[in-house]
Amino acid sequence: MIHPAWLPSEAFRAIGSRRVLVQGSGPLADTVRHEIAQACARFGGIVVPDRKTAELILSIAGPGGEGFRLGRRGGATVIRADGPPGLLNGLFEVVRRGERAFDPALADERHVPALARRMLDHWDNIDVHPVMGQVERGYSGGSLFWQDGRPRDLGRVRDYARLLAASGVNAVAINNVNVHTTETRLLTDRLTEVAALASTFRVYGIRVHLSVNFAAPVILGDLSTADPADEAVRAWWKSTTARVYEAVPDLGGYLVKADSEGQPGPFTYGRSHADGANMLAEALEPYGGVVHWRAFVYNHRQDWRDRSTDRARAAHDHFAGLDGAFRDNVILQVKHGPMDFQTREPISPALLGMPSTRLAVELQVTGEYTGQQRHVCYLPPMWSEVLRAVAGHVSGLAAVSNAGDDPFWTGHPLAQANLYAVGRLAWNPARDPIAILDEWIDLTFPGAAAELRDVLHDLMDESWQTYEQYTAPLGVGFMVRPGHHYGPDVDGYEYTPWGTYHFADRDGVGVDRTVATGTGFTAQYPPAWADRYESLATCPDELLLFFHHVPYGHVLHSGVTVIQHVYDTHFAGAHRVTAMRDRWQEAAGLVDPALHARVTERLDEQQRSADEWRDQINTYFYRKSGVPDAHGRPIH
Ligand code: GCW
Repeated sequence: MIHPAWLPSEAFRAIGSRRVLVQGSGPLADTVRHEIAQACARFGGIVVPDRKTAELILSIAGPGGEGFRLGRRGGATVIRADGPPGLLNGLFEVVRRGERAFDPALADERHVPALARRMLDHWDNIDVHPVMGQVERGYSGGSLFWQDGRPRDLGRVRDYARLLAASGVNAVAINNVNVHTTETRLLTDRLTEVAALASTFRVYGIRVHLSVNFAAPVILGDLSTADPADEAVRAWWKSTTARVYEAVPDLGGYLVKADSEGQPGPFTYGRSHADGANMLAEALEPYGGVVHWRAFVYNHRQDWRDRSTDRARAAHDHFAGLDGAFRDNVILQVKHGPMDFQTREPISPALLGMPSTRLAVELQVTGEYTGQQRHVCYLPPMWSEVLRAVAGHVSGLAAVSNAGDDPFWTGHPLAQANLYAVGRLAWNPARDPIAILDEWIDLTFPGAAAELRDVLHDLMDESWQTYEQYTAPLGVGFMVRPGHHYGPDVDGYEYTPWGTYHFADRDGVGVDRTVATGTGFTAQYPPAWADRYESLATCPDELLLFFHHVPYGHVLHSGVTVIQHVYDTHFAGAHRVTAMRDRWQEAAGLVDPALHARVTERLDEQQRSADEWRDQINTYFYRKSGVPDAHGRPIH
């Protein structure tokens, strides 16, 4: 059985037991009608032909748009949508509110999304890749879209589209940004597969985007170059794109990872990333498509001995100088931190320093560095900090999906909350992430006993901070096992070409990124930020080792030394996992037994892993520094 996630049929009781009128035509209005008909069939409500006796009225009041008004008129709850997508969004707002949507005292409200494009990126391959598996960094089984090299049954895709629509997502990129040969052909002779997925997503107001290989004209054997200045290459992209739009008239556009981790790009031909992105943008422009061009461009073959190269600088170094050089339909997609989805990073300065470029911030729902959906790690508190910091700078959000063909969708059932919340936060970044968690609990566990709610809050509210406590300290990052990135390996990346170092020695630890004595990274920030990070006196504790190399005896703002902080947080973090594990046992009998068992099994692994992290990190720093734990706890 596939778990219904946040749309169990029970969530439709309030609507399905009423007299409902839907006004409007077109595919999205049909979807809304279908949802309501199903709910009414289940709960005894009725679809009515006019307003006279209606208790819920959904209508389209404008030509387009995703927003809607919600209010009460003449004894009915009324949704007046800006356009067809707004009708669907309005429906799900009523679902979320349940009976509260029918309160006679309901005040008028207007809802519009803060970010125009709220996209989930799938790192799905058609084939099973020998190292990465089918879904790169996927921890939820295989792809929802392909199986055994062929498209899957679209029923599950439809259910997924429905879940995403109910969370506020309006775009998906269907394939991995590392575009291998088979997947390159989605652009040409496998277009029907893209079209089928697009039709399925379309009825839920979601547009499909395609990851393309920059060297596609060469890989597909049509040309000997992919140089963006070459007329034949430009013509190839135009004619190929014309055929794409014949098959999928509303394709959202292309997503490109170029000159990054071995992917081809414009650098091969001595061209800039603006040249590369603009070529694709020109091909997409007649059809209203956009290029999401990723800013994740860095040297992954650096010499670890070379202290002048700082990977954190890469996005800003490569792109800030191109501000204003991109066509209007290019969206630069920038990872939220300057490194790579670590548990704690500052905001990428590229997001703050490109006022003349359309920007999307990229988040990772799949928890590559945050427990891989074996650990409870509710990420919205992190995302909320990110989105508040980049407000006014970005117009879109792209998040790497954590969904797969697992019966719980996300491997760890509680990781469904991350998938739900990313869309909700993109719609309204000002929302309290814990209130979003409550919303998810209400929908997913309708009628949840107050007891279950308390258990879930105890497990999830601070789970990101807990994860941070027992893993890499104070913003240092990358103390993970190379390759699969799960579990501790303090020096695993220290002498590699990946640019991910912590520089621990007998005296201290951390990366000096100051202007005064380090890599100068802090100067990439606007002045107020730069000053704050540059100075030890003002740099926040949680980012200290991201910006500074300090002695183990350095005293944090919290009053303890760095080394004692390492010990304290690691003991505390692993201890909190024990408490979480005990607490979850109190939920037995309150949730579906299969779900309870799955979470129990994951918590057992989380405990094992947290203990391992605690012991390896503590032991490593004890052996380096020779400083004992002030409280004499066991270190090896
Ligand atoms: O974090 C790294 C991952 C790669 C990924 C890359 C990226 C898709 O380890 O697996 O490749 O980021 O974002 O492109």
